[in-house]
Amino acid sequence: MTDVNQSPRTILTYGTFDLFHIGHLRILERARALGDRLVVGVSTDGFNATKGKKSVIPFEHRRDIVAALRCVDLVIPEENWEQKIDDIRRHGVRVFAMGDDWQGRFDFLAEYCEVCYLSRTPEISTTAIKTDLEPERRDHLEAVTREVG
Ligand code: C2G
Repeated sequence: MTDVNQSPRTILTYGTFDLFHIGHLRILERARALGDRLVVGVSTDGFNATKGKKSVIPFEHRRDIVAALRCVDLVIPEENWEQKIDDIRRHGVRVFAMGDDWQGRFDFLAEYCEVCYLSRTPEISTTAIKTDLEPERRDHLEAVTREVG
């Protein structure tokens, strides 16, 4: 919680958030619950190209969807791998949080803030959704949706 004479406890996370799904929402809500304010870096289309990822939904839409969430206070563009330290400093970040598919990959940030890996929501991913939208996989998507709840 924010102490009267302290700045808000700001949390930072990053992601592509393509075909926004419940796994994205849960990690953002859980990251927000670690503090008082959540800053989210949304990967630009150019940065995704360097990750070898091409999102279905363009950056501007992914950005606006994430920015509209009640648990998100600020969205910034994620344009490269190197910006995290500057972002931590610029936004007074106390905790860097990511899903645990990134376990260990950002431990170097512990010099600047707490680093926290949160467990992923099982059974759902953007890749799986794309696959499941293929006609022969439609019933699988419905089953997973029911299972994830
Ligand atoms: N996530 C999750 N559960 C899922 C799918 C994703 O908790 N079923 C989490 C990921 O662990 C990540 C966030 O949602 O913390 C965003 O996931 P992606 O959009 O796939 O982001 P990614 O491509 O991993 O980019 O610099 C870091 C990168 O920008 C992360």
